[in-house]
Amino acid sequence: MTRIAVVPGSFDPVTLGHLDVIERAARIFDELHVLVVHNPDKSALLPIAQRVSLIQESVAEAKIPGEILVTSWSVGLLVDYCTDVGASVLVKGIRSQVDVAYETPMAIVNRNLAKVETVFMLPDPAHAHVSSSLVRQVAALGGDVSPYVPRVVADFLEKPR
Ligand code: COD
Repeated sequence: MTRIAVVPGSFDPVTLGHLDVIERAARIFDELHVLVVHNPDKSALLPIAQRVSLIQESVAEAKIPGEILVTSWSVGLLVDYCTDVGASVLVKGIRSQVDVAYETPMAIVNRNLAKVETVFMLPDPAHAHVSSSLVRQVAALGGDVSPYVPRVVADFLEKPR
């Protein structure tokens, strides 16, 4: 049986922390779907299609091996996507107790809704402090984001838009 897992997130933009979780999850599962989802609690910087492209380019640049599909989802529950593609696992990165508090109720509800299990992955300590919101803030104030994001993302954010 092919083990399919979904790595969901806002990825606005994808960071080295996200990429580390994607790389390690790709070693565990046969097929990985990196799913860009709009988070209504956050104000967006990049359009969804742009986030998808930047993840695709970052995965290619990092030469992450394995079956990795990058796509987006905007209709209905996250577990509906999982059911549609036959995925039984969600992978979430856990940086702190704040992430645990945010993710735990969703993990329980997702298991109740569709028997989709959530696997929590601890971050690489080198990236544990990195978040997309931090990157957005540094970029908006003209700072150097290259320590926090893949090169393609740093190049993109530095371009005048
Ligand atoms: N290191 C490791 N992991 C990290 C790092 C890092 N540096 N940075 C972020 N992560 C993890 C996050 O903890 C998260 O697991 C994932 O990467 C994505 O992070 P973000 O910030 O890009 O995305 P979020 O937190 O805005 O997540 C958006 C989702 C839409 C995925 C989330 O809100 C969700 O699961 N929603 C469920 C919608 C739904 O169906 N609800 C109903 C039932 S619960």
